[in-house]
Amino acid sequence: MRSLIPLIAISLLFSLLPLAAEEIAGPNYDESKVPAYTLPDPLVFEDGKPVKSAEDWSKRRAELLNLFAEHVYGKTPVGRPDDMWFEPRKKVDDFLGGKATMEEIRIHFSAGDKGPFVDLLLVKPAKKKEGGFPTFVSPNFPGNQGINASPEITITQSWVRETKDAVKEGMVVDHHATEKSRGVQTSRWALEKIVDQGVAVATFYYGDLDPDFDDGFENGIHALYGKPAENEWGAIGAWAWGCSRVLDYLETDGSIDLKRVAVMGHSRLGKTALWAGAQDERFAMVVSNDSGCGGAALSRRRFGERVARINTSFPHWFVKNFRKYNENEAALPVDQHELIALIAPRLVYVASAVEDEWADPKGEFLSALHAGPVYELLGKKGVGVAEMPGLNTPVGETVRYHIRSGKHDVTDYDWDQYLKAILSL
Ligand code: GTR
Repeated sequence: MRSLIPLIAISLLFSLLPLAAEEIAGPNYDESKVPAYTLPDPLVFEDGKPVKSAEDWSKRRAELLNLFAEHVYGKTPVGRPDDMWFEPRKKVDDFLGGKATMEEIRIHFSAGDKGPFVDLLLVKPAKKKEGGFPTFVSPNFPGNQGINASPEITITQSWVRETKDAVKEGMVVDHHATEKSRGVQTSRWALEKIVDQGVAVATFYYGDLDPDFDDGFENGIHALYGKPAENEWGAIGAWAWGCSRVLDYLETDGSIDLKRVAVMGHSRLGKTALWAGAQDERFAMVVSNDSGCGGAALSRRRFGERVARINTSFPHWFVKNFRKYNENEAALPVDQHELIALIAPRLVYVASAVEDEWADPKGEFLSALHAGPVYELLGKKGVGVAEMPGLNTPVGETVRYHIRSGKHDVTDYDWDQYLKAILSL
């Protein structure tokens, strides 16, 4: 009898798992098993009429934005909250060995200081630049203190995720970041390289906007706007909205080149950057670093991470409607090449890593490729090649793409390309 107890316990545990999790097939990594699919045409209106001119496109653009809101990311409140205000909290003139300055600004979303806020970390080259600094707006994963080991950076007080390693290393205790988390992602933030090129970085902890767990949207920015209705923004919508609010601040700064502000993000924050850039045309450039499913990768390819998997692992990221397309991607009224097309005619950079099959590098390339006709309609070139380029061989001008060697990550190689791109604007 005693020996049966563990068995009973295990079968009980399995019976408690959500059905969906059991039903989802493992990821496909076999190109020959990618199903035949037809992509929706960004240059055809919902009613079947063709999009023939830039004027038509502006109407089609609005239609596509609504479709992405309704079926993928949820509807986002338009613009800034009336009571938003900025609180400068710290300035260090001698940062990165004197190469840079750093400022910390708290962006409050409501009057007073009790409401939700984002702590912006702004790193600028020390040397002034005529016309202002081109700037990357880029949310971060660990909290601002994680992007560089400088003791000057304030450690986030917000809820942070407890990854196994972070807990083991003492970097996160009880969902709060500790001193040990300083600089934990330094390698992903080529700060010196960036400021050496006269470019600034505006970063913030993404969890300030919405803590990254499925909590029923009771905290973060959703709390201010009220619990979202079923068709309203999820976490990606909230993080993307935050990128725009950071840009609102940059507009008041006086030393930023507002014609050259890029939004850049990695992985789930790459999905975020694309959605932010699609909606907010003030971003002159958008960078998707290894954004994968729900980002640059075509959903219909069903390669690597799929819609059913992402909606089950991260039910709070997308709008509820997106779940209708679990194992049914062909029914989606949009696919992700149209998200890239929404950035036209602005510069978009889609980047993949060859070992990052989970994010479907080929699907990321194909999105960039199939956004091409919209760029061409607006007088720009598409990615400029018909096939995926070789390793570490960037292609394109306005629509750029590379696949680099290595894994799911942000490396100096990636930053070198993004810097060339922003400086080409
Ligand atoms: C994974 C997720 C991906 C990607 C990644 C990340 O677990 O499946 O879609 O977003 O997380 O953001 O690091």
